[in-house]
Amino acid sequence: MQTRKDSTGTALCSLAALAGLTHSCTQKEAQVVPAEGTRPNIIYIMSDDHAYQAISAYGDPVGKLAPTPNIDRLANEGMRFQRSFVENSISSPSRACLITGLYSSHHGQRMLDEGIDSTRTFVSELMQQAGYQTAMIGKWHLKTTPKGFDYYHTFDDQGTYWNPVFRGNTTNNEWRREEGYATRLVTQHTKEFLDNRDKSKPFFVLMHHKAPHRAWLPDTTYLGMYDQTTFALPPTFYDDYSDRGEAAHRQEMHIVKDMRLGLDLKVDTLYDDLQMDKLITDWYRMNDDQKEAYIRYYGPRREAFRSANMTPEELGVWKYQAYLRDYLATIHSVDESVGEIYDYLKANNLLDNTIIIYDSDQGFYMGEHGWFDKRFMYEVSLRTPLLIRYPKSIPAGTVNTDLVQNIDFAPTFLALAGAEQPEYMKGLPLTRVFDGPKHDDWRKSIYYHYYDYPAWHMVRRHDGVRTDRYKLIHFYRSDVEAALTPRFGIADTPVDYYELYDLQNDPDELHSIYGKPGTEKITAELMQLLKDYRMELEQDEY
Ligand code: SGN
Ligand code: CA
Repeated sequence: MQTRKDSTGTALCSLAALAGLTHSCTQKEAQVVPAEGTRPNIIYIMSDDHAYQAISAYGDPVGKLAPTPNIDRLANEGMRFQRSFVENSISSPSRACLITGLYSSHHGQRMLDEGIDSTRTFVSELMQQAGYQTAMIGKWHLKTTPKGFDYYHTFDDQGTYWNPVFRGNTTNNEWRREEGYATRLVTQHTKEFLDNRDKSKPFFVLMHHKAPHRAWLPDTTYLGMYDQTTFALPPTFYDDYSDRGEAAHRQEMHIVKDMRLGLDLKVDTLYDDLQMDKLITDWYRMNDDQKEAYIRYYGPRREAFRSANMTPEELGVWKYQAYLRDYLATIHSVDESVGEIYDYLKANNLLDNTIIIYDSDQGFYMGEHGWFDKRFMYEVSLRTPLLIRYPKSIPAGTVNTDLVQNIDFAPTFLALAGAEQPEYMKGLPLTRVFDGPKHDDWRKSIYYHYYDYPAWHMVRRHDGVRTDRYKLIHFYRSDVEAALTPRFGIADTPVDYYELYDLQNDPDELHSIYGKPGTEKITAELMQLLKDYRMELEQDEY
């Protein structure tokens, strides 16, 4: 998209952007630099795979049955975003967007295991330069040493739930096993950092949990806490993917078809009682007390499963219940962690001048379309929970519906620090929407791009645009795939098709209207928008 500058150096949007047909310009507002001493501390809490449906403040049926009172407090006292999206719905790419403020095509971490372009500036470096003391605790998941952090203490790769290894400038970069449950350890280290911080500086903390990532291992205290709760199947659980293309049919993330009785649900009848290592991913690293608690809980679950003799349909429903019970129990610990951090800030007189942000690295399916996992540009995985508490600027209980995206966090941190946003960052500072629920001068669309195929769960590559009402998705095959397919034992198959959704009439995205009579105008507009984004972001995969 073309932008031009006026005499004062303010970037002006193209006419198309002003008409709302392309994405908003990267217009910079004159930023008011906060007076010294008033810059807020920042705590950004990211969980891993936390679905908005599993936060009670969002009001979905799952959250209602598994309340998250501490996370809800951030919504009640701050802002709940209803349309917070990722640019690439998978962990390391999403984290790379957070740390650089760039789209995947620019930060280089397009696929899960690819590796970020570590020559890019990290927002932590800019925050350090702006005078913040910076810290990163927990799941880092980028294949490069954290930079720009005064304190970092991070997991190996994905991390583990039990007795994880950590390393950082805290351990001379040596791996160190720590005894305990990951969620508790991350909270504890965050508090340690805060206890020992340099009080002459504001702090910037990234606190990244392992939970509630697969294989959903709860803390021993919370095993079975939802066993008396029955979760209603989502209305789209038995989706047959008619009116959608091949990618929706061919994915491998179906609860009935792909969720494993062993490592996911901990009951596989092929293994006898002495083979817990085949059922619990962290078994090899758990201590005797932890193992005993797990046997005490999962043993009877397995016995009940063995004797139930379920029909295939009953089995699907049983899997869904078992999945949610474990997943939500891990979230109970995350909620507790948020409460602990809140209480810490309050007890240390830091609550008023600390902005607390709660987010997830992507959305997650809780049985919608029959699925778990993420990756698709469909709403449930595109959308994350996002709650921000900052009473100085955000009125309590505000619900925001602007289209915000994870490339906006770096600009937001910089705006809060009173630092200038570099020209190359395309995101917009969320501080611009803190005052209310909806803004006419905000972006009118977002761009999405998922590249990780072939890979776990076999979701085809796709990119697309989403506006207030519509979503256009293009599923495609890339030449890069040809080299990867043999490793996955699959054929290199062509895919090249579009889907179009009217989110107002079809919020569950069950019926693509691409190519249907009457959609010509909107299709042409969205195609142009997609083309503009690709041009601007130098996409080279087509
Ligand atoms: C692991 C999981 C996958 C998951 C990816 C990415 N399998 O490979 O189910 O999609 O992580 O998750 S597991 O059996 O090893 O848990 S992400 O959140 O890091 O993107
Ligand atoms: Ca994740």
